Amino acid sequence: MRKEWKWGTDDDYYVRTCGWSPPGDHPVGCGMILHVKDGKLVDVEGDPEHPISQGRLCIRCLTLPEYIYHPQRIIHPLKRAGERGENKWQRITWDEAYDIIEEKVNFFKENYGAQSMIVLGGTGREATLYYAPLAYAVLGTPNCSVPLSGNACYGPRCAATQFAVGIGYPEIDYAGYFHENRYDDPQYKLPEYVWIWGKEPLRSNADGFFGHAIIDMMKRGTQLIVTDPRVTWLAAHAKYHFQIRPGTDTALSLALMNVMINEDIYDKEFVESWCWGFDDLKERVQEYTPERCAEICDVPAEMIYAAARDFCAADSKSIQWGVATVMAQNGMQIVQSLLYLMAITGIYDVPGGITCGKVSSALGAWRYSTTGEISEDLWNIRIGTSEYPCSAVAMSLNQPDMVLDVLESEEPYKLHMAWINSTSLISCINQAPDRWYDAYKKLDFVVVQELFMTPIAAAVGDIILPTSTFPEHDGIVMPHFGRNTNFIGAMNKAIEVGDCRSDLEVCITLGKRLNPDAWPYEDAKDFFSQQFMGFIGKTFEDIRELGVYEPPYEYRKYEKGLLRADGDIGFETITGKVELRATMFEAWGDNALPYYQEPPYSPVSTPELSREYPYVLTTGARRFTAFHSEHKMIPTLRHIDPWPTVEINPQDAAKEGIEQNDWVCVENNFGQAVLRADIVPTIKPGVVHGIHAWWYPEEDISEPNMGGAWKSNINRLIPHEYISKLGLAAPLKSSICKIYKVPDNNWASHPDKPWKTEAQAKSILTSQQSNQ
Ligand SMILES: Nc1nc2c(c(=O)[nH]1)N[C@H]1C(S)=C(S)[C@@H](COP(=O)(O)OP(=O)(O)OC[C@H]3O[C@@H](n4cnc5c(=O)[nH]c(N)nc54)[C@H](O)[C@@H]3O)O[C@H]1N2
Ligand SMILES: Nc1nc2c(c(=O)[nH]1)N[C@H]1C(S)=C(S)[C@@H](COP(=O)(O)OP(=O)(O)OC[C@H]3O[C@@H](n4cnc5c(=O)[nH]c(N)nc54)[C@H](O)[C@@H]3O)O[C@H]1N2
Ligand SMILES: [Mo]
Repeated sequence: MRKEWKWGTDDDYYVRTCGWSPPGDHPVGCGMILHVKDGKLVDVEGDPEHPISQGRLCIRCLTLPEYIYHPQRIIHPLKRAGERGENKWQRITWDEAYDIIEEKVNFFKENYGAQSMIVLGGTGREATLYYAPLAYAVLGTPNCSVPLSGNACYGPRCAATQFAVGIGYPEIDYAGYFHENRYDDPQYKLPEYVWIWGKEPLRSNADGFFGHAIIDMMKRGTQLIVTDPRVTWLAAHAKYHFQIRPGTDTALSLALMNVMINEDIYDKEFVESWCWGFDDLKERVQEYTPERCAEICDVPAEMIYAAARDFCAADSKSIQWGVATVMAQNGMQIVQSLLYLMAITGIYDVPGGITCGKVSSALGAWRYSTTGEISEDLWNIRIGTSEYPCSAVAMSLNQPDMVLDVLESEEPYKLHMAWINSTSLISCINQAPDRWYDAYKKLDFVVVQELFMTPIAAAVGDIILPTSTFPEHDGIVMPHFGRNTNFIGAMNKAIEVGDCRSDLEVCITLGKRLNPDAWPYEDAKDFFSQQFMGFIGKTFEDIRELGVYEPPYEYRKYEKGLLRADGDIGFETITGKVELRATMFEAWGDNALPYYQEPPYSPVSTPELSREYPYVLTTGARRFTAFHSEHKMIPTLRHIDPWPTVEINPQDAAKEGIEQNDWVCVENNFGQAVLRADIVPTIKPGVVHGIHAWWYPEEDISEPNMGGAWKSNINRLIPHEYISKLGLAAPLKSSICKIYKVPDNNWASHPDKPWKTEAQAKSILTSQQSNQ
């Protein structure tokens, strides 16, 4: 057994590391060993000594060499040479790039105020630790946004948890804190049931959870209950599968609580001691009988009774939620009611139940502490604060839908500069991408930190800064961003590629120029040792020697005064209890109790329109082969998933005359996308699932084609107007559409063909067909 982090000779060596990104990954921190020969990464193997992943790795890490040495990778700083959108660039040095940026930033600050700049960032990659500090402590702007409608990812789930329960992120107990003995640790108890709700952890490994742990637990006897409109592999192995109509989840969870409360099978002891507002919740769930909700969700009422009873009868059980919960307008209520299901079944912070950290821990909080660099006056005029105080307080980021409004209207002020970090915007994160595209064009100056030329970088980028992948820099990874962090893993630099620099390195260097007091660090290692690792008394080198730092875990923290900042027993909420009537939801203008609301577009809420658009549309279930819009240029991965697909049930396909692999137009009143039919019995009849984040790196990236970013973009069907009252959650996975075969299987013959001229489309189609 080798414990050191690096071994071998100067030109043939191995580096042990924990992965994060780039390339994309939610912070799972899988362990791997990188083999470097003559300065090049030649192989990647799972690290059997890593306490969580134990040698297992997904295909995106195994194909890392293809990614790192891809001929299209950007490895030098670039300055735009032609007009925007022409994709003409001039190579420059880092110093030249910093000079230009420094001058521009100072100019915008002096002439329009620091609020005229905005940082736009993407999802839970390593970069998420650094783009808020980039905005607040480097550029000095109060505006930083993840421009996803309703922030519908991890944030809303954290916000609801913080406000209703007063804990950090709730994760199922998979013995993730017991590194030595794992499932055999005497403190641990295997859950009899794990309820997987709107998540596919095997594919997504989302939010810091190592998905394969579910298989470990199943092998030991855990049974599954799954809520998902698709028969996923996990659903196929579940005791109960609620194949619900997308967007109706709140009705199902309220009905489950109706059974549990009315049959008196809930955890009375936990509710009496640790919950507030039970009587109100009890009254609320009366409206949601299993019979009524079965009809709303299109699931059998008997299954609601049976699953509620079995779940309550089990000695240990847990619930895991995914992003599908907040990808509905009613998303905050879905999450709220799931938190209440966890409460009334008494599973918080008990073995085999839900593990949790504190609401905020030193581990994750430092990045938002950089908001302290912003004056109160500036902070008060950041975008979305007055309109959506809940979102503003919960996220320390802008309310994204408001960012679009401000970009478009230039009210209350114009945004002049954007810094795009770890997001490819229109090809993935933006709903109504056509609106965003026009809005981005109004910016005067755009910096992009990227690894590849993305459609948005080519369209609006003025300076492109090449970003290093995780084997190219030192860093750390912490699952759940400090909210439920079961280890801190060292990320060790093994190779160098071109002039690439990490997001942190850019912050430190540019920070020294623009705001030196906030960036007194020599380099990344010094940064971790000084600022970040200080509180656990470890330097970066210490963590590196350890491989992973393992914090201890205590169950039932609420009984021991370990959850609240004031050291009292209970939960970090206003009442000190789990608030089954959420004080803060009410304070911010929503109902204190969960309620069901139909999706804004559905056969029930828009019956007229649904005659034209008869299918319910869900989007974006994750695939192994890509992290969002990334990886589409990686040959091995593209070989496995060559095309964007729309899953259609055989009976619906037959109705529409669609056959396997046909090019299909998915269309609604907002827009259209062309995807390839995947006819599968596993999708609920009447529902179609369109994959998200597709573009074609093999195509011309200059305008108007833009790497095909408009053709298969499912977000063209998703509007911006239907976020929840709290400004968090939006209907990305519950819309309506029609589907029809593109005549002659030729994109170009589609009457609207918004994406290109017929001649262009034909040549691309021909070249792609010959590649098949
Ligand atoms: N390989 C890979 N991994 C990823 C990502 C990636 O792009 N690629 N993205 C990362 C990110 S940012 C995130 S947020 C996570 C998300 O990962 P997850 O939380 O696992 O979410 P999804 O894969 O989007 O969807 C999970 C399941 O929800 C189901 N679903 C769809 N609509 C509904 C609905 O209305 N109700 C219910 N109950 N279920 C529904 C889908 O069929 C799907 O099986 O994954 C992360 N991990
Ligand atoms: N219809 C629909 N749309 C969705 C979803 C859905 O389910 N349905 N899911 C949504 C969700 S949950 C999310 S979180 C968003 C995700 O959206 P984003 O996070 O914006 O993901 P990408 O579009 O892949 O953009 C990431 C870009 O950053 C680059 N990159 C990767 N890692 C790093 C890094 O560490 N540093 C830097 N500087 N760059 C990096 C990559 O090359 C890539 O071009 O998409 C959303 N879009
Ligand atoms: Mo996400």
